[in-house]
Amino acid sequence: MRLSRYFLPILKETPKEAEIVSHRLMLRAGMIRQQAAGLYSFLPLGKRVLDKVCAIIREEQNRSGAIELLMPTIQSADLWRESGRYDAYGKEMLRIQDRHERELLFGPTNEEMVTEIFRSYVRSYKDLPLNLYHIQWKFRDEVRPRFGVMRSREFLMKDAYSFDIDFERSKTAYDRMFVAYLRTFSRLGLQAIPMRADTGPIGGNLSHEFIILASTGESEVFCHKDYLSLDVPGEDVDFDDAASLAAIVDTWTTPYAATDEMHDEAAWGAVPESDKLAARGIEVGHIFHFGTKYSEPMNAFVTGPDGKDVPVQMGSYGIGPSRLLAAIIEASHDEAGIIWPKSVAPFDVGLINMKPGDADCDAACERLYRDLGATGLDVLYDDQDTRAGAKFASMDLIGLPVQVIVGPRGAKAGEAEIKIRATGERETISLDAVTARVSA
Ligand code: 5CA
Repeated sequence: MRLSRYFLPILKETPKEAEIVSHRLMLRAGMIRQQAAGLYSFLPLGKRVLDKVCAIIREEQNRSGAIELLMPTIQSADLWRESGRYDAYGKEMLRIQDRHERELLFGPTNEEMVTEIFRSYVRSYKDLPLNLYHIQWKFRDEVRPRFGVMRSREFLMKDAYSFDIDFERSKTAYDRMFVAYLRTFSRLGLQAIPMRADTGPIGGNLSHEFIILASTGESEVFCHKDYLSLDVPGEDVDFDDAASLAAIVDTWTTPYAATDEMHDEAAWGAVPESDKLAARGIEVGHIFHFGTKYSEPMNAFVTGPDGKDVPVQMGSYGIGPSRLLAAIIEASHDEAGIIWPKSVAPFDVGLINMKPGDADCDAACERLYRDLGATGLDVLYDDQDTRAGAKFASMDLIGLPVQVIVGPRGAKAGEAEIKIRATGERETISLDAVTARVSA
């Protein structure tokens, strides 16, 4: 992508309304635009990162055996009356009437709708286990939308829903998602700690929040230092092997970890002082096992091997991709701007032409742009006629992992400079070697 043809509205001033660093940087880097309180457009750079985050989430959901579908954002109030949540949900739910005065709502979550789909088609335990997920916009009329996309009113959610014949198997479904989440967050460059959590309006009694430690986090959290060095399961994890999944979950739930709502002073007191991590955290995922809370009132029954009908056992599993953009930035930035982990960077390489119009610079950059692109790398080429200083600052701000810098003197000598954004390391190498080095 040539910057001269792209839409990257970088702000020079730090926006006053932004209280935390991720919000400031997302606005300055031209990633998001507020349209009304808690409602954001994702501008092209933000959209690219959002897509990359979703792609990783999708890969790990699919790997674990979950199946993608897409449910609408608007739901009927009647469906929610069946579970009893229409009245219980309160003011956070945006209620709408259509032209026929039918009551609708903008979905804050999808337990009811997915249960309706399930009961319409599935009758037998032989069709289980089943886990259906989608990535769809949600709306919650939060009392205090704040910190940009960290706590917005409209936000993207990956929500998965598992269906099983009995408690034991549904616990395995829970473990499967637990392990998929460990892998997902690790691939996003984050260290996420699963913590026992309150279930709120979703319900049930088994629940974990996945928390990123960050000083700007909204929740107070308490955990054992051991979490920082636990191994994340590899690609080869067998999602059909219930025992090994349970063993992984065991390892990841044994050291103490809890959010303030679930904090147990006595258990915390037993953790040696030097192993205690009391910090603030950002919730990036939340998983729930709630058994028959929805299947019973909504009549989602299946016939078991003994011929008896039983309400299906369910769990739900959420991740917030739009919040994740902010969480990743909270975890990875410096005073110059964002430092994207490679896996989610909006472009792989930033190519800076320090002097557009200079024949050597132009020729070298055009060649690098073509060659780097041919290896499959996404290159953002700053071909604009602006000051070199401003180019460097913008490139640092948007945080691409690698920069390739071409100036008139270097270009004449057949050289370019490579800069690694995360470490600031710089190296001058021959133009011929750039593509191989950057794509290695
Ligand atoms: N149905 C369940 C799980 S599918 C559910 O709704 N869970 S939740 O309420 O915990 O939300 C799931 C995830 O959505 C959260 O972990 C968080 O990452 C994200 N999320 C929730 N509220 C917001 C919000 N206001 N802004 C941005 N992301 C949010």
